[in-house]
Amino acid sequence: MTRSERRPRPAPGVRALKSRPQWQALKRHARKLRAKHLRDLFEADPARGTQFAAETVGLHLDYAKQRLDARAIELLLELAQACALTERIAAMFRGERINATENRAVLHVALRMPKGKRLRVDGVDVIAEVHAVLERMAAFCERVRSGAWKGYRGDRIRHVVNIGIGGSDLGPVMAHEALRAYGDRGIDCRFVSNVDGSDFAEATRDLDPARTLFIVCSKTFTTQETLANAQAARRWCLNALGDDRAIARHFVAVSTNRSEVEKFGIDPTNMFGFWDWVGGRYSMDSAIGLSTMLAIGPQRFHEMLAGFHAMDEHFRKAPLARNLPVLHALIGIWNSNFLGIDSLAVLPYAHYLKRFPAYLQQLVMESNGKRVTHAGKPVGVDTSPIVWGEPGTNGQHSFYQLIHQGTRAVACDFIGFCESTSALTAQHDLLIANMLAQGEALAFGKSAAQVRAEGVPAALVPHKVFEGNRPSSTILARRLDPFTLGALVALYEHSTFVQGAIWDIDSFDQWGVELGKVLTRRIADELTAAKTPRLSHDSSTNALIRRYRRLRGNS
Ligand code: G6Q
Repeated sequence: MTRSERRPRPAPGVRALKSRPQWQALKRHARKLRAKHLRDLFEADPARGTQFAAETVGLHLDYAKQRLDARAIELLLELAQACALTERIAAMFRGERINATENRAVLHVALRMPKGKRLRVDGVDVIAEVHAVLERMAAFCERVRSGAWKGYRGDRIRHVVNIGIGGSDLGPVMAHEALRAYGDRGIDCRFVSNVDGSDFAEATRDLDPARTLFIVCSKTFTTQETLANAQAARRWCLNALGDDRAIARHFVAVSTNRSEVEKFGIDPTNMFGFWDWVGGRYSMDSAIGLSTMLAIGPQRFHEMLAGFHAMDEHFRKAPLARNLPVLHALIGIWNSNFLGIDSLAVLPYAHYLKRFPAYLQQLVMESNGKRVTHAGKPVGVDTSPIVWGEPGTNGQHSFYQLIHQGTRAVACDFIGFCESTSALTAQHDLLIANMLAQGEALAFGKSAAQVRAEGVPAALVPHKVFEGNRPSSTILARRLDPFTLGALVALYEHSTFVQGAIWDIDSFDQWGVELGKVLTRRIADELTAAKTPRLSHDSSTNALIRRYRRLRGNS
């Protein structure tokens, strides 16, 4: 009996990731592939450009410019199987409590299931509940959009201000920007999230309170920033309209916490609910999307839900090898865990997607920025990539320098559309030419021989060399419309889930944001106390509190 045979074998599913044979095989394969340049991979396989691509519900994913080969994909798929990915996907769709640390089901997919489908959670038909809320939202939106809903003084609503933060802000803002071309230009949507009062002040400075509707979005209705801004909005409204009864015409709430909504003074008939099985960062297609529905109307909102659902169905049913979210996720695992590329730049060549990288930062990093497994043991490998980005072509005139010639490797996701949403179609061709050129330049670069052949003086040659071999994927779709946006967001949602499943982490909790919140309460009292407080923080925090108090004239 060998030593390894004598060692107790961990139960399947809890085996340390690094010790899995598939992980080890991937490591060995990565060592071999690292020596190969993307130029070599393309030269060796003329069909690479069409083979390393997959398509579903209108989204085409080209990953030929990733530094992998067919064997790498095969091994990654074996790893996914070994990590019971298929079973995890099924468990999510069945409504199991896969958010173990919060003991909750994870059912954002139920938010976009068509009417008539059935899904029971704790004996309740959640699809029926989802559609009941969607119908109330639609009726409300139609009234506001048609002018039937009047402000307290009888004016038509022209401004909508969404107050919320994190998951109650980033999705609605992103969707609002992304779908501006489909929005009712008679309704001006704004978003207030930061507890910094300048956010509220700037959002409301030119608004007429008699024509303004506030949507207070908070799953818990206890979030300090949102409540502070909602109170500011209440004062702002009452100052101008002078009557408590105005609140019912100018405030609605989106929450799971009816009693806190009532306590705040919002009529519960003006509240749109959702459920604890919807995580904040997965909630843009719940009632949290009320501002989106107000802007684009119920029909377009349903088109967006259909896009989400189409991707959900693909994710649930397609074999792993042709499953877009699975492939996208595995490419990310390959880059960060096997090639050591821990940064992902999301680069939409669509100005309307300007808030998409910010949205993804929360989705990906709050979900997978975790260091322990479900069992509370160190994961032992790197988890979430650092996600960042800006729309092209703006980024090209800024940080792309680092991506092309810097010392750090960055993986890129390019996102582009074939049809323009503006009338300036010639500019659209230029936009997409830029996107394709960037992917090509990153992959193939420019060798010293090529630079010299251009007659560049010897001293300048090293400065003008582009190493290339920098990986990117390109997502190309026909047009940025509500359906496609839904499919795109669902792609990233499920990709994030797949990565979490491989790393065996809880992608649906967010304990990491708690500590700062607790400390804030204590420090807020210390900053404002009339008498100089006794401070017992570290010496740096104590000194900063004292300095702040002094400069504020508090001591
Ligand atoms: C998201 C997080 C977090 C949350 C905000 C706002 O997944 O839980 O970003 O959305 O903290 O919370 P409320 O909606 O409860 O105000």
